[in-house]
Amino acid sequence: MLSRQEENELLLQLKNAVINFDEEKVAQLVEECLEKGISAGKAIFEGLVPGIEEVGRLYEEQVYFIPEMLLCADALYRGLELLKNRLEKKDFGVRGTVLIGVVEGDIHDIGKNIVKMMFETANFEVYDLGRDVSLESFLNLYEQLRPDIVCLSTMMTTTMLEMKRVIVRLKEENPEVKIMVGGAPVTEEIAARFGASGYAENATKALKVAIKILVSLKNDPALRAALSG
Ligand code: B12
Repeated sequence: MLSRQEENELLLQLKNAVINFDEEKVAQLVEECLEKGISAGKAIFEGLVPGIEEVGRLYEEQVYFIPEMLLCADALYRGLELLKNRLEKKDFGVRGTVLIGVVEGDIHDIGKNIVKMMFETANFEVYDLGRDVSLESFLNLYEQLRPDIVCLSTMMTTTMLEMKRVIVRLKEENPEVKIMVGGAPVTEEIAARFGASGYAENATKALKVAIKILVSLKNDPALRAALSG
């Protein structure tokens, strides 16, 4: 069992391995975290994610440029790949189907993939459309799959309006649709203004919001009647 200080030290090393785009080191440290009893969630949210956040700061300060950002993202993904099946599964008493994707024009998919992983820990069925997803794909797949919730992600201010376009069209054609949004530039206020049913600033909160929406859906008398009929 590690002391809190030893645990923090290991998580700091993991963060630094992402910043130094050292994929092998990330893999080795992730294994070490798991062997020493650090949970997969902690390794992700207190090691890998702070690492990529620092990379963002280095990019803003023009210490790093796109090639470095790409290498750092690869290093983070190496860690996520090793951790994705190690997140603790929990039964919240509700299951749901979710359609998730990053809106058109945006290729940042780390956040979306972490949200997806959190949903999978609750045994949700997740249909992942990937990144740079067109409005038509969201509309068509919603029509085909009829998920409980559609989740839209974007990391750039420049693609936030695309998010609004998807919400407006989805709601026009399917007034009952429940849509959750997230990504660094999105706020609670923006989400409400765009007409979304839910927003969360991180993946852990995203799961809580999704569960609330699912519970409200299952308690909807009209929906209950339709399901039993
Ligand atoms: C890594 C990175 C990249 C990588 C992406 C790799 C990948 N596969 O994702 C690469 C190198 C490809 C890249 C490219 C570019 N990038 Co970039 N990138 C970043 C960086 C450093 C980290 C993003 C990240 O992964 N964060 C970590 C994740 C975990 O956080 P997150 O996405 O916010 O997700 C969490 C929450 O937001 C929430 N969440 C996310 N989605 C959803 C969805 C729902 C429904 C819910 C409820 C919650 C939720 O939960 C997540 C987990 O807790 C950021 C800097 C920063 N400060 O964010 C810049 C940043 C986003 N990039 C930026 C830019 C400008 C670009 C480029 C345009 C650069 C260029 N000139 O080419 C291109 C984009 C090209 C395109 N068309 O998309 C800018 C965006 C500025 C803006 N306009 O808003 C940033 C902010 C950097 C900066 N400070 O200028 N980038």
